[in-house]
Amino acid sequence: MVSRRTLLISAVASASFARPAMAAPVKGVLYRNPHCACCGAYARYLERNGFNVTLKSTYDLTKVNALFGVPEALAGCHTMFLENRYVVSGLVPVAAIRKLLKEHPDIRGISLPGMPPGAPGMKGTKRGPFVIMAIAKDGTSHVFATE
Ligand SMILES: [Cu+2]
Repeated sequence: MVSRRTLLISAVASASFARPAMAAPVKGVLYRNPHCACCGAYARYLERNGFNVTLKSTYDLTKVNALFGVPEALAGCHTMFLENRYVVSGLVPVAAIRKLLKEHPDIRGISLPGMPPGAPGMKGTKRGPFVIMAIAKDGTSHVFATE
């Protein structure tokens, strides 16, 4: 149950920020090979989680990744440009994307390389933790989140 106090706090919070508490959905432009099925399923997964995803088909993901600075080793089967700010490559779970938007690190983006079974958009059972990598601006990478 939502208390009056909570309502009051959220009213105050939304009044004191330029961006209202009920922000517009997170926007992403997702570049994918039209023949890859998991990317479409992944886009629907994001939509179900309140994202607004525009799909763009391309046969040259290598070029897209080069443009966004995603190193080859970290490239997923598709690459998304999120909020005109971050790249998200591969089947990254929403929790990691929310962490990225919340913490707002000064990095290029994040990636879940490969197409691990059980990842959003993929069939199968998860076999081990998903290791989501951060892509730094200098092209190096480090672990961003595990889940
Ligand atoms: Cu795919």
